[in-house]
Amino acid sequence: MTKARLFSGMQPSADSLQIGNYIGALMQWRDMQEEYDAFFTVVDLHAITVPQDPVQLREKTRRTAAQYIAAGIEPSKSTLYVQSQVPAHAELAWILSTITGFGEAGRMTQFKDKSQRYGSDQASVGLFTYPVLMAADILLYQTEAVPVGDDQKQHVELTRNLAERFNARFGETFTVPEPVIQKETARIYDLQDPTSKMSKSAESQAGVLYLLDDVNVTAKKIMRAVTDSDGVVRYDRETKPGVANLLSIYAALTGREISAIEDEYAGRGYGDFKKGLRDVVVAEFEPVRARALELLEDPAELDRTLAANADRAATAAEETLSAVYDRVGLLRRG
Ligand code: ATP
Ligand code: LTN
Repeated sequence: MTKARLFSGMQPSADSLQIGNYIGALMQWRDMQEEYDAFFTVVDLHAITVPQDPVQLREKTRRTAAQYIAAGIEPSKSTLYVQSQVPAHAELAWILSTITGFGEAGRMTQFKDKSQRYGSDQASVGLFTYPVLMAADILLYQTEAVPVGDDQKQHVELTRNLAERFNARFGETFTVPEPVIQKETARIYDLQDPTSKMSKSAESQAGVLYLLDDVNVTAKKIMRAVTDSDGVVRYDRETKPGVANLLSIYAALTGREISAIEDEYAGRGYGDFKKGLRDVVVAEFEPVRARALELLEDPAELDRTLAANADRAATAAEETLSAVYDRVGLLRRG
């Protein structure tokens, strides 16, 4: 039986991924790659919708790919590649942009947030059409499952609408994908500001646990995490967001129930609890960090792996793109 297709990706927007990317995405990808025919992409074309330094972008792209592999995504099992190495992504995005409403794109909340942050003169047209490129990523591979955080749900919904619209207008062409959304406890918050989502491109790094940070830095960030004055290790997102966040991380990495961890630390202070968490995080990160740095020592080998995977992706993508060009009525080269 052929496996169902899965597609997901991350932007190369930092030198290192953070623990939210690891818990919210990579751990799930690693499990799902067994039962799906999975495509995992470093979406560099998405990253350039906001200004990037060219030298750094290339480096961040390699580093992101190395961290996928170090975290357990196997390039022999899954197709792990760089988006810009498969031209069909940009080509399908153009076609899809012609069936996307201007108002429809304008309702995307990520665009509204980001364009507000940059101001309308700084916000690029690429930022506006970002979700259309994401739809192209997904639809090129006849994807059935798209594992993402809930912030991406609206984009997957747009993808579904575009697939249905194209199919209705031009004939059955695309599989309509389903989002696979993580449960609430899989969302990790900033250790210094536990009401906002941890993000790899955050302005302050003090509350962000980076996969490639030195062990001592990780330990310090955990020991300095914001908690509260009540001293009880108990999960309550409303009144104890700092402690609840640390409990979520602990539970996600160990696979234990939150209540079991609360019991273990009953009657003990936050110091003990943080030391326990520090040991868990360091033990999880150390091998991933070591493997990623090892892979980055041989960039030529890493580039070859990515290129071979891009070839595999391009073959699958071109099949869909060719059907799309035919359906739309573009005159093919004879
Ligand atoms: P950026 O700061 O560049 O927006 P990010 O760290 O917020 O980056 P993305 O590249 O947007 O992360 O997302 C990659 C994947 O990681 C997505 O599936 C997203 O849902 C997941 N993810 C990102 N941050 C978190 C978080 N704090 N908790 C859980 N999952 C997260
Ligand atoms: N927009 C996503 C990254 C992304 C993606 C995709 C995720 C680009 N294309 C296709 C899933 C499927 C983000 O910022 N996390």
